[in-house]
Amino acid sequence: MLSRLRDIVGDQHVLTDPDQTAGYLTDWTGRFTGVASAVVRPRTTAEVAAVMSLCAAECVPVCVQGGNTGLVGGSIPPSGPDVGAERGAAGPLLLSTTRMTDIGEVDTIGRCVGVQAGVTVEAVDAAAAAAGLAFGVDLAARASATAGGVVATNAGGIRMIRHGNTRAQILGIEAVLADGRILRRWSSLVKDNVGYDLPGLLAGSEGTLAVITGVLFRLVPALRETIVAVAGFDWVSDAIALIGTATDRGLTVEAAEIMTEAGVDLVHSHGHRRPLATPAPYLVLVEVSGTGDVEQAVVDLLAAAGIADAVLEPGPARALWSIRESHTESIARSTATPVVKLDVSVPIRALPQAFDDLSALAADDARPCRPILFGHVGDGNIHVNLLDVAEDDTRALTEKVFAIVTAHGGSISAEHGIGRAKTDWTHLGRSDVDLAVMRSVKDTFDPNGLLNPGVIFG
Ligand code: FAD
Ligand code: 2HG
Ligand code: ZN
Repeated sequence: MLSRLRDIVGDQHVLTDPDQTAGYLTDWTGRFTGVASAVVRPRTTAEVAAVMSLCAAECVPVCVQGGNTGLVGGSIPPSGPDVGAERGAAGPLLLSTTRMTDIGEVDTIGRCVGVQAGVTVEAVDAAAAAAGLAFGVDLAARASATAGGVVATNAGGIRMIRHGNTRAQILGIEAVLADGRILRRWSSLVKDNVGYDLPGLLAGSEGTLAVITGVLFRLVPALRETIVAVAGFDWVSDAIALIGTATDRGLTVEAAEIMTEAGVDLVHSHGHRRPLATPAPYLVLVEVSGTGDVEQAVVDLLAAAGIADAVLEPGPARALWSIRESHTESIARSTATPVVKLDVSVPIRALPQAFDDLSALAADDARPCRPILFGHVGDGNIHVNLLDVAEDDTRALTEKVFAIVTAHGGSISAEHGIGRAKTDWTHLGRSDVDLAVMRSVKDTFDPNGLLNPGVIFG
């Protein structure tokens, strides 16, 4: 098997030495570690197809990895050594797209660009920027997260409120199926209703349906001049109202993020500035654009909302943004035990109560934890991070969070996916019929269950 893989991708791209494979087998958070018989790094779609044909013939499971920045363990093979053993295979292969980094020419009339799956979000955006356009997806992991990864997780990120999720940016897709065939829909047509939306179906499939090898992304207008403001609030409801008022006043909300005093204290302890002179329970970062004097419009907006303390800077305002974007890293460096990281959403109207209910977890003496809540307030998306949780309490606290979320009509996975982390709770978000249809989709694409076994379905 290994020698045939070497024939396909070249000797130096079939890794088996533990020193070389270790970085591929542990996730960004350090919570998931897996086992693979080899890490394979194809360069072209034809090589991916040859690898998949071989694996199909030999019944070898394949786990797909892009930038390995996923936060639910989906990019890491299972930890048991015997996955695939029942079919006579040595264990899963990890297929990494890190060498698939070609970027096509930007089509400035069709406003799109075709990229290989391993191109980073930052590189897609840089190519778009060079042509006077922008990529509609952005997130703090931009330097490592890949085109294939953001599609496979249907990533949200900080521009979701403005441009929609990753699924909304897909015009075409190329993917290799579990049996090695190549599925290609590649057209800049924005209207094309011939049957099912297979590219849309692969968005959010988390490596369980096919290996995405290329994506034709639509591009959006470049960000105009913006103002970034961080303001303090006593109540989440007032923060939500501010975003609504900004839109009502003709401003375009390019991003709307929420943090708490505890989160800002934490990132401050890791060297970031405190944005406001007066502490406030909630801090909202809004980035807005518009016509005329946008800065004055934001000053008026904040004054009308009775905001006593705020800071305004012209975009990109990297220092202000870094306070928000460094939450994940600061949390990873501050928790005494593996962080309980739960990405959830609730209807916007339920956000204030959900924040209260989730903050109250700190008061549970029976299961102590340190909650840090932040997220994409305009999307109803809260990132619940529980620090210093005793291992025995992890499951009970996870279930408490999910009980709060489902009581508010929310989702247990807003933008990160199910991965390996949440498979026990998928039923909280989908009916039996819905789950059965999802399983039959999986069986159609991957009848032998070789692609990312254990992800989404457990
Ligand atoms: P990986 O982590 O390698 O893989 C993620 C999943 O996609 C796995 O299931 C994998 O099997 C599958 N996959 C990857 N490539 C392919 C492919 N070519 N074909 C088929 N399946 C594939 N996420 C958000 O949604 N919004 C955010 O704002 C956000 N911010 C983040 C900030 C930080 C600091 C970090 C560390 C993560 C953040 N994430 C965020 C999570 C993560 O960046 C996203 O899930 C991203 O889409 C993962 O891309 P990746 O290339 O790293 O994929
Ligand atoms: C973000 O919005 C990411 O910064 C990461 O989705 C969230 O670390 C997290 O919980
Ligand atoms: Zn997020």
